Amino acid sequence: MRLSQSFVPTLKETPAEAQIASHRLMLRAGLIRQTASGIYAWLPAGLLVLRNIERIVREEQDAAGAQEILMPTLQTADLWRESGRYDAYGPEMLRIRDRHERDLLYGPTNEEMVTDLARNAIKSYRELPQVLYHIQWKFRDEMRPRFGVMRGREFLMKDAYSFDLDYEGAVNTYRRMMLAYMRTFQRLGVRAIPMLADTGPIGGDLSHEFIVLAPTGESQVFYDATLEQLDYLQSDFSYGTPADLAAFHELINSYYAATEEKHDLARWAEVDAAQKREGRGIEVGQIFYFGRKYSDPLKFSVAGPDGDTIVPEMGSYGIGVSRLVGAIIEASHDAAGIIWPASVAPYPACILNLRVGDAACDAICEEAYSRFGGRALLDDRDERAGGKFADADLMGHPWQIIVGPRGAAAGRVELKNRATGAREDMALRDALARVL
Ligand code: P5A
Repeated sequence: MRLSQSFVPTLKETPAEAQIASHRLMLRAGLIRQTASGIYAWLPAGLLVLRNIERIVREEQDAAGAQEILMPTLQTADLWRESGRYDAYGPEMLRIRDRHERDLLYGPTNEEMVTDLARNAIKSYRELPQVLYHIQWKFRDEMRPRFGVMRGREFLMKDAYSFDLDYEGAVNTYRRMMLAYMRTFQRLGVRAIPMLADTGPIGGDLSHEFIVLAPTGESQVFYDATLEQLDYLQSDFSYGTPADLAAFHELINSYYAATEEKHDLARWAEVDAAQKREGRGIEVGQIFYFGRKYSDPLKFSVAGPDGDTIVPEMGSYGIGVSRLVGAIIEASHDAAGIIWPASVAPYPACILNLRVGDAACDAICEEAYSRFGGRALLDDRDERAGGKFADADLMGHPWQIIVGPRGAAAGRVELKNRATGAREDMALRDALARVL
């Protein structure tokens, strides 16, 4: 993308309405704009980040055996009356009436709808287990939308739903999803810690939240620091075998981690003092096992092997895709701006042309730009160098390829690593080899 032609409206001033770093930086770096309270438009650079997160989430869901579908945002109230949640959900639910006076709602979550899909299609125990997921916009009329996309009213969620024949199967699926989540967050470049959690309006009696530590987080959490060190991508745990998943779950469970609501002072007292960590965190995901809470009232059952009927055991698994954009920034920024992990960065590098119009600078920048196949950002604006440096730091590109007239004549550029701040003078081809 050529910055001179792009829609990346960066701001020099700090927007007054933003209270936390990630919200300020998302506005200043031109990622989002608010269109109504808690509702945001995603601009080109922000959308690239959102899509990168979606892609990683999707790849890990698929690897764990979940199948992608796409359910609508609008749902009929009748399904929610069947489960009993239409009244229970309260004012957070956005209720809508169509021209035929039928009650609809903008989905805050999809347990009812997916159970309805399953009950109409799945008739035999042979067709289970199943895990279905989608990545879709949700609406919750939050009392206090705040912190930008962190607590929005409209937000993007990955939500998966599982159907198993018995408790053992359901727990195995729950563990598989948990492993998929740990791999997902590690690939996204954030350290999310699984913590025992309350279930709230989704229900059930087993739940974990996935928490990214940040002083501005909304939850108070307590955990054993060992959980910060586990590597889930290198681990040998496989999705296929229940024994592997049980070992993985045991490993996680052997270290203390709980949100405030589930904090257990007696168990906390047993944690080695040097390992105790306490602080605030952002909930980037939550998973639930709730048995037959929805399959029972919605009358979803399948024929069993001996002519009996089986009511499937269910769970649901959410990731806050749009919230993650804020959470990643909250965990990875400095005074100058965002520091994107390479896996989610909108552009892998920014090429800074410090003297637009200089033949050598223009030529080397165009050469570099074409090597990225248009995926890099080329700062070809007719602006002074200081402004370009500031914007590149603000936008947080993992690499900056800095092209000035002196070096350009000799085919040399300066390569800057945003995370470390290290700058190195080198031939363009060496810089490209490092970045690509
Ligand atoms: C699990 C999937 C559920 O809704 N039903 C389907 C279950 N869980 S949840 O914890 O309520 O939400 C899942 C994740 O969505 C994010 N989230 C939000 N993000 C931005 N703004 C909001 N207002 C908001 N509410 C929830 C969180 O990351 C949460 O973990």
